Amino acid sequence: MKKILILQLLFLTLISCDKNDFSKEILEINDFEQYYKDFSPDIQLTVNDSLLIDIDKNGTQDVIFKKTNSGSWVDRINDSINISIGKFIGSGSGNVDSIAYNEIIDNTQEWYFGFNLFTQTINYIGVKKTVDNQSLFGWIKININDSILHIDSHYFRKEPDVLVRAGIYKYN
Ligand SMILES: [Ca+2]
Repeated sequence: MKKILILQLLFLTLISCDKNDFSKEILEINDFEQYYKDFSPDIQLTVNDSLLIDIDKNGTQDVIFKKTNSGSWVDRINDSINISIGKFIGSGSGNVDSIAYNEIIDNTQEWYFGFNLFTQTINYIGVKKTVDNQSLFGWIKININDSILHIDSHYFRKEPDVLVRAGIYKYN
């Protein structure tokens, strides 16, 4: 009888461990080489909403998303933060083109301090931070539908001059 009870307890323990493992979601990874955060559920911005993002988790906000009557906007917080945003496609218009999943993000992209997210087809925005003349890269996953700006997740590679790929946050 005692043996059966112990076996039952062991069985229940195994089941509860399994359940915990399956229900656990990785929402944030922060180590020496990368910082990744997944908003679950997504952040949804409607008119007059804004969201600040600390892309490298160093305690200083870097990027702001804003939703206004005239559209959706992304900018660096201020000029003292050496952040730029890609990929920029407009001379004068300050607009952005979508970066596809798995597309390489590096210095070959066009970079700018901010722009209007005028299209609904944007999936990934590139982020570049310049430190001691070296470039660090990351991405932010967004989408726009029904006039709502959705912020899904963001990633930053803490090692300089290493390219990243849009949507990819694990490197082996
Ligand atoms: Ca920061």
